[in-house]
Amino acid sequence: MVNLTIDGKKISVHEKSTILDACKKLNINIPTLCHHPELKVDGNCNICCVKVEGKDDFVQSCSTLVEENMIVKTNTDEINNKRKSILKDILSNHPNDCLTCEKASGDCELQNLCYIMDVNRDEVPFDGKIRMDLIDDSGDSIVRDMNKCILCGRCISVCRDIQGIGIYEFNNERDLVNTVDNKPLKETECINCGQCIKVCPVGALYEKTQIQEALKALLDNDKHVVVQMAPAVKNTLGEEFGLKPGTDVTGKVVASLRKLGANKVFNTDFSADVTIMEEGTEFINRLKEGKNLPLLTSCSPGWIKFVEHNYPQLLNNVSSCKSPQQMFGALSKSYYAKKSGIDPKDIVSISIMPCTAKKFEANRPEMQINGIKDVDIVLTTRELAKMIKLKNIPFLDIEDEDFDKFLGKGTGAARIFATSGGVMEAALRTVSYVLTNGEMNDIDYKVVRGLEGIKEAEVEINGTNVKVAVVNGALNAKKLLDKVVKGEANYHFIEVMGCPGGCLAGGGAPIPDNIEIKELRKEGLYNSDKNNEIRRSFENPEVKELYDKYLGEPGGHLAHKLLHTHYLD
Ligand code: HC0
Ligand code: SF4
Repeated sequence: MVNLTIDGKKISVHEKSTILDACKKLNINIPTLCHHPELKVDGNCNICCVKVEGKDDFVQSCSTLVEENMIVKTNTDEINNKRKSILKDILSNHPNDCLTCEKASGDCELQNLCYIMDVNRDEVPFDGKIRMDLIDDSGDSIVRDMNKCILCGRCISVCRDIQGIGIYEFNNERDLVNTVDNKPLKETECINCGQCIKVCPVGALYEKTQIQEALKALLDNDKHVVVQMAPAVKNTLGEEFGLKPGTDVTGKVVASLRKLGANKVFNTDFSADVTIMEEGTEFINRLKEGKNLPLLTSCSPGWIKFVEHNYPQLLNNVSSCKSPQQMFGALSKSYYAKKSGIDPKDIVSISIMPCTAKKFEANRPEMQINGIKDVDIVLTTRELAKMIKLKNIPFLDIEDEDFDKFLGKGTGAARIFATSGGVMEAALRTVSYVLTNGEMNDIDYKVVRGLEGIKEAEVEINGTNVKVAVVNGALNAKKLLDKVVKGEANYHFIEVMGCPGGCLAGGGAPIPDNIEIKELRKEGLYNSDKNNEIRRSFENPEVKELYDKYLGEPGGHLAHKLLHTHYLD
């Protein structure tokens, strides 16, 4: 332990602590911009500067380690003036459109600091011009507006160090964040995960919004709008209205979607259960034949793009199942259209997802049948919250409503898809039952739970030790797949999610999230699973009806036509 004094208060902290860490322990608030607790500190902004006795220059509190007997001052006029001049410098290069910015809802860290530090726009007018060449909306998921960038470097760090992809870099002058080789985002290896959006302290990165498109469809009487809601949305959207992370707000979201004009409000959990039927069958077949193992899950579109770019030799291992989002879309325009006598061309299929990559997925050429897209519009959790606010829907007071019947029921197994390990646990609940003819009745596979990046487990089913692995985050996927490719790991089944923690921390989820928030979301999802009277996918009565009356057998001809695909890139 190291002893030091900060603003006259003595404290003892671990020797690896920074001055900023020590200040936090003393509840001393230091302004930060580039610093982020989960990212490598680059010390790009200097706004966290403090003074250390014996040193003439200011010291960065976020990157300077504590030393024995250090005496630190954090709150003198000299320090505050220095911080203010740094902030003014940033603001003088920052456009003036706070009222309409994507981060206008109080999430902008720059705006918050200006308020707290009493820096006013009239002191630092923006004299620059908006450069259209600095706005990149070439992709399906992410928009970059480098006019607003404050050069903190967080996007560079999260993409390189957490996701292992490395799309962004500073230019030589360090006055602009570029993509590698200066390509439009669409032409890079960006997997659309949106993790860079979540760490951006300002509105320089945001999802490509489809709010207006959705509102137009919802108001169009000639269209029949069906909406699906992903598992993670149910336990996270409440955060946008001040509720505790993990709170299950399913009924309120359903009611809000009806108020927005949805003709039917359906459930991605339903198609997640269908996914288990299809992927479970695929797994059992591969296990029996010993072919194309390990089976790699296919529901995370960021991960799919990652494997296409980096491990094309493993594409035969990837499950041929479409994701639950796409399965739902395909069923809404076939099974549901037929049952309700609606022309699929008149159906607009909207999904609410915690994920930016789902926008990209819905636009993939593989994701349409006879020229009709499975899913037409994808809104993130944040976009739906914004629409609810826009239409003055009293979200917190609205009476809970239930999903529409037919594609509305989901099991506990489906709900946990949204947390790392959930797809694997859901699959094991069904696969073990089927392979043992009902003798194995386990529901809880706690070995695959938790937010760690890589998890491994062995489960004995019918005398076979089924070896499974669960990874989340692209960098962790890379670590595991390198072993698989080298023949150093022989798993039967691997769940991969592109975002760290899984969908509960997707690029379209409420901001901020951190490890505490992720834990609460995870707990909320497992509670919703526990509270569901049906916890195994094959027991979902609406799924049974789908197979009995329409699809036939899981893995059958019609199921293949509608619910499976091949990734060709
Ligand atoms: Fe997910 Fe999904 S679990 S990817 O994270 O599989 O986005 O929540 O909707 O499709 O169900 C996201 C979440 C989904 C899909 C499901 C899967
Ligand atoms: Fe990197 Fe993901 Fe951002 Fe793309 S969306 S630039 S992969 S962090």
